[in-house]
Amino acid sequence: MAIREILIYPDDRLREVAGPVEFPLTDEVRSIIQDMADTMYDAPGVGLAATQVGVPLRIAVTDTDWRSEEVRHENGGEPVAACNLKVWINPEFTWRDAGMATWEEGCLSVPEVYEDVDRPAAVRLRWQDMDGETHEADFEGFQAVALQHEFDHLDGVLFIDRLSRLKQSMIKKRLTKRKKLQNQ
Ligand code: GNR
Ligand code: NI
Repeated sequence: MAIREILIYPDDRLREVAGPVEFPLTDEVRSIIQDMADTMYDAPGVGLAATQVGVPLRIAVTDTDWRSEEVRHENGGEPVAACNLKVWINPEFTWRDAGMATWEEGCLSVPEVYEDVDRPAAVRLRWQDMDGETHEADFEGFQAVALQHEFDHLDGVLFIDRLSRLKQSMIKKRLTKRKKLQNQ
């Protein structure tokens, strides 16, 4: 088990476009995926993209069933290994609903910012699993939100990019200041 450092905005590495993963997976890529899961549960978060731990590969992990507080409580305060861990490799949306839905989003790389974001309400996704098998399925509700949020990271996009210019500049100011204070 290894927890990796999560990059915090503003950081140029969060703006990189990640490259495709090749199969079969190397031991190195397998250990990156294991560390991503450990880091997500430790944070705690419902998803994590490889970009957020400084790895420019098209991989994300999610666990949208995970309720950090309840699960930790049942496990004596310790994070658990996995609840409903999903690994998404080389994901691509093949369809997006014309109808939009609004959810309040947050991001482990943008601490203490929670804002409403509009996104397509449902999506069809094609992705590969750890064996290189291709899958395609439809998602809606919070799953659709979380997947779109994660795969934006792989293109160097953050949820705050989808807010008004004014909100973006206020958030950038606040987090730049926060970073300076922490680095002192
Ligand atoms: O933990 C997370 N919660 C969350 C809530 C609403 C919409 C998206 C998310 S993803 C986020 C973890 C994260 O930053 N993933 O990239
Ligand atoms: Ni995020």
